[in-house]
Order: sequence, then structure tokens, then C-alpha cells
Amino acid sequence: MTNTIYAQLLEAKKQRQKQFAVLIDPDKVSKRTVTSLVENALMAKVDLFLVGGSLIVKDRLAELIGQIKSLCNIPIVLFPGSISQVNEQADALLFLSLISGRNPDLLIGQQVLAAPMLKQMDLEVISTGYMLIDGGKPTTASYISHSLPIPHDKPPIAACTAMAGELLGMKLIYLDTGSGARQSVSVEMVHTVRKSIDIPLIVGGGIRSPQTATQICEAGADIIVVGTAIEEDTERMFALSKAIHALNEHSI
Ligand code: 1GP
Repeated sequence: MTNTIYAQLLEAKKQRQKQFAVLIDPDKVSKRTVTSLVENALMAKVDLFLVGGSLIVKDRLAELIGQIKSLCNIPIVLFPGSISQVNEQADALLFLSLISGRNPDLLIGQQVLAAPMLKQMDLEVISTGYMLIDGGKPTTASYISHSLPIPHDKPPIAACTAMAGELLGMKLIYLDTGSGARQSVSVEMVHTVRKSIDIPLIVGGGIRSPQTATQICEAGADIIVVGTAIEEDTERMFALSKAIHALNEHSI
């Protein structure tokens, strides 16, 4: 287990090292933009790439992963919106169950369909309790998932849901207001969830500024995920990464 992505996440958490993940939606990048994105990610010291999306229209996942792999060693973790977004070239896969919702297909249905394929693959599978939080407007994730997000101002609901995920044996909790959300998850919610669970906590959705990233890390997130803000301007990766990693200099 020592060389697995999950072991690395646990070790980083133990050392109180915050990690910065850039979300790449295969539909939103071209061969040319991926090259410059990866070059910037290497310079900015991005820790992880998350690859996936709630709705993918173009069939270029394999090509994208191959291209990233040829350019760098930054781990690629699949963040699949559906069973079609599974690829063995990646380093790991977040095996998501939408525990904030009550749509049985995304709680267990898609997972049943994917399980036999995943068992045969040489791909690290990380059981993840995925929680959609209201971020001020409907997102592709909330629409496609037919699920009601947890209200933004109800940290206790998020905390109880995360506790249930941990007790069910999930290895990660991912709090997400969805890609392009108007608001990120609140600092108070991150803090309340952090106090309720011991497993690593990923937070994403609507994070645009280094200040927000810092506050969410300080509230207890272990990994910050940013997609949209970087799609708009790749250079933002530098300030975000610097802010997140600056907290590590103060860690014990
Ligand atoms: C979405 O958490 C990710 O699932 C990233 O969201 O695109 O808003 O940064 P953004």
C-alpha cells in the first residue's frame, strides 16, 4: 500500500501537508492547451490532476491521459461522472458514491456496473463519499445527478453525511459545490465536517481566489480542487498553489 496514491494522501495528511489538485475536464482542453497546462502545473508544483466531468461529450479521455503521462509524473486521478470515464492508464480512480443525494443509481447502481471491470483492471480504486453542496445555482453535477444538494448553511447535515460515509468504510470525503459554482463550500461547513471525520477531506467547486483556498485549507481541507478558474486563466494556478503550499511551511 505504501506506493499507492491513497497512502500518499494519508501521509500528506499526517504531515499536515495541504495538496493542490487541478481538475481537467477532457471536453474543455485541446492537445495544445494541455501541453501548456502541464508545463505550468510543473512550475507551479501542482500535486495532482483530477480528470473527469459530470457530462463528457467528446471521446478523448485515453488520448488526454496519454498526453499528460508523456509530459510529466504528476499523478492522474480519475474523477468519473460515469462508467465510461474509466481508463487504466490513470494512477487511481475516485470510486464515487453520491452520499448527499438519494438517487440510488449514483449511490450504488453505477458502482455495481463498474465493479467487475474495475476488479480486472490494474487501477487503484479509492472509495469516496461524494457530497454535493448548494453553491448558489444549479450546476451540471446537480442537474445530471438528479439529486438535491445539501443546503449551503447546514454544516451539521454535511457533518452527519460525512460521518456516515466514514462509518461505511469510505476512504475519502469530497465536498463539492460543483464545477463553476457561484460559491465555494463555506469555511464553517469545512470546519464542522473536518471535526467529524478522520479520513482525508477534498474540497472543490467555485474556488477562485488564493484567499478562499487558504481559508478552506485552514478550516481543515486536505486537498483543494480547482477547475473553472484555471480553465479561464491558467496563470491562476501559480497564486493558488503558492497560497496552499505556503501553509505547509508552518506545519509541524
Ligand atoms: C468540480 O470541484 C470541482 O467538481 C472543481 O470546481 O470547476 O468550480 O473549480 P470548479
